[in-house]
Amino acid sequence: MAIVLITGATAGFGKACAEKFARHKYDLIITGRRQERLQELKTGLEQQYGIHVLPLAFDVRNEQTVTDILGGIPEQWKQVAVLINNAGLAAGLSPIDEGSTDDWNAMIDTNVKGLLYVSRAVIPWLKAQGKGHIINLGSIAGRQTYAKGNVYCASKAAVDAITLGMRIDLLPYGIKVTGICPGAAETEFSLVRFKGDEQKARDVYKGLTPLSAEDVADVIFYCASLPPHVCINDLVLTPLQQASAYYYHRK
Ligand code: NDP
Ligand code: 8X3
Repeated sequence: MAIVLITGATAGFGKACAEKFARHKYDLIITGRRQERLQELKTGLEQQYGIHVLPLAFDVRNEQTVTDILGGIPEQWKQVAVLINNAGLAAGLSPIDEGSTDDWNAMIDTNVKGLLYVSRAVIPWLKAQGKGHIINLGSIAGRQTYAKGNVYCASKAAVDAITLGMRIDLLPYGIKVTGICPGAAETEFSLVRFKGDEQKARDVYKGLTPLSAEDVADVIFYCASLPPHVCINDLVLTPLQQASAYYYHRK
């Protein structure tokens, strides 16, 4: 059976993707830093769907760990059909001269460098198979920079550039590359951005019916389910009430 490798499967889009692909009988490699959540997800999905799940707890920011852990998995688990580069975060929302450099490092190291480290480890497996699909989570924030979003928006613009670069470089190898750019989706994203401030996190979605993690997972699954000769290169999805990174119609 086909294998899907999902980074950041302990919450939000990644977890919803794990559930969606499991329901369709894919085997899964699930990653994230929270070991307990990975174990819980593995047990639940294996019991419910009779699939195999390999949980790998690591921080995508640590290049050596990424290389060692992914390089060390059993060969049969390297037959990956779909890599979903999803692990990421926004940390803080501050004018450019007031942002915390720790937050900047966390975003650049996770959203950009972490995605690169994982891809660097997995792409040789896909090339050896002569097929595969890489799905990168960009954001509407990478298309339009909003006030105080500076470094997060830059990290997602970088993901767009990397996605296109992958598409071009992997063209001769039969490997699909897709960039998915969601707008406002209610997950743990805003809670992480505002460091646990629940009120601030809730306010982001005030007057909106935001996307759910499941909405995004459905779109990702659709992209991964098309015939072999069809590749969605780039896809933007938003709630009905959001037209761009800065135009919302709140009720
Ligand atoms: P969540 O906060 O709900 O989930 C983020 C996931 O990323 C978690 O599983 C987390 O796992 C993992 N992660 C974060 N940092 C690391 C790290 N250093 N190493 C390994 N895993 C990590 O957010 P979403 O599901 O909303 O976001 C998923 C992706 O989608 C992100 O790239 C985000 O930027 C992007 N996005 C989100 C949007 C939104 O509005 N929610 C819209 C557009 C794009 P753990 O903490 O266990 O390590
Ligand atoms: C997450 C969407 O607009 O909150 O990437 O930055 S936004």
